Amino acid sequence: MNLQIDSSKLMAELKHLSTFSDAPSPAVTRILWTEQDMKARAWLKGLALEAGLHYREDALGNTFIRLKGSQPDLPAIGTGSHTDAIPFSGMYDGTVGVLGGLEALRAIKRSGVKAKRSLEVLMFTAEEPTRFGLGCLGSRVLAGAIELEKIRALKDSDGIDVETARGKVGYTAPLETVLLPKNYYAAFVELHIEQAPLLEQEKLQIGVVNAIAAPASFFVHLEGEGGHAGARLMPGRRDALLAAAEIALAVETAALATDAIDTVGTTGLLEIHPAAINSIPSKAKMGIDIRDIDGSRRDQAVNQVLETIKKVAAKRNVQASIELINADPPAQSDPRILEAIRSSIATMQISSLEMVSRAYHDSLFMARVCPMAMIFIPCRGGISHRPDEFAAPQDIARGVEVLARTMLTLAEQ
Ligand code: HGY
Ligand code: MN
Ligand code: MN
Repeated sequence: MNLQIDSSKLMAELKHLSTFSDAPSPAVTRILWTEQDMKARAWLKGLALEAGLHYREDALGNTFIRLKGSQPDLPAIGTGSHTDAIPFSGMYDGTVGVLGGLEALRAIKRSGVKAKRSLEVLMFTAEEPTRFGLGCLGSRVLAGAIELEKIRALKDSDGIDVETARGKVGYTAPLETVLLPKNYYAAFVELHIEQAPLLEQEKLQIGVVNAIAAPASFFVHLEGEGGHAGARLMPGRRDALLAAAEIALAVETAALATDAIDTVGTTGLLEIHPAAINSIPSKAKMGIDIRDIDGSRRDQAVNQVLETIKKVAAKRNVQASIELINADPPAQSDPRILEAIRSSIATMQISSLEMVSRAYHDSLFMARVCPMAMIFIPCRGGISHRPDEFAAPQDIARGVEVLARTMLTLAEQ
């Protein structure tokens, strides 16, 4: 089968998508339902219609771009990823899976091959947790992995809730309509940059992802007592920031304590009040992220941190409250899809590595409703969530060809 990936068109589109940003290039910031996000969505719709593909959006803005098969009523083969971008990040995280998926469908259409099953690119709304604090917001609702009341209760830093925010940008249908019908997809395969350095270090071309790590995250709200930095003597201080500092170190200790390289812990968010150089912090809000490919080991690290929070709060006479954001199980890739990926790799005579994904992806939740697997391409130095994130055009094009071939194999099963 002669599949031609139009790499220069795809790279130009990735570059153009990166211009829809609230940060100066090369950084990309594209937060859920902001003006830049809505411009990017409108532009993507134009690409889909220009390619003669079927386009629709759901009540959260999850976007479906479909190439109909010869038996369109069969469960489709899905691919896709996200186009939202955390503050000051890069231009390849997520977008390679969306625009690469679109190019895979265009290449298949150009080749004249008519697949039995329809092929569909799904651009998920809000894979990143930036605006509402919860990652994979769109895929969780699509997969029925969260009660809708929890979605409705989410508020952004301006106190705007999801219903108000989505209504403002025209998504007014009931949230209940987002849930995917049973057997909507026969398989889902996501193309993504590796966001780690293994493929590059081993000089291998494609990652065959057999599992996605289990993410957990929570906020810690600390309240002590403020006061004058000069006049309030040290004995008896109830400094919320110092409590947070001890807890942040405990996150690192807990991750290292499992003795497994797969356990990771990060305090990525810290806000203090009143944040004045000559005032003792009376309040602190921490955002903690703990992951592992083994769910019970991840929970062991989380519980160790929670125990430490209690001890530090008692020692420093600071009030502490925990706000759980998520604690999701890991996901295993489907053997049949992995086989289809491996046969594409063999046909193309390229090198590959079987690996796990330590980053989470929307595929973590698609695994709840259909067989899933992922394809990784190398990214320079494993850098991601940074403006210097980079994936080479030939690696992207190769990943898109593996994806297209894999989708076609699955479409005939
Ligand atoms: O945090 C993650 O793993 C993903 O990049 N949102
Ligand atoms: Mn990301
Ligand atoms: Mn991503």
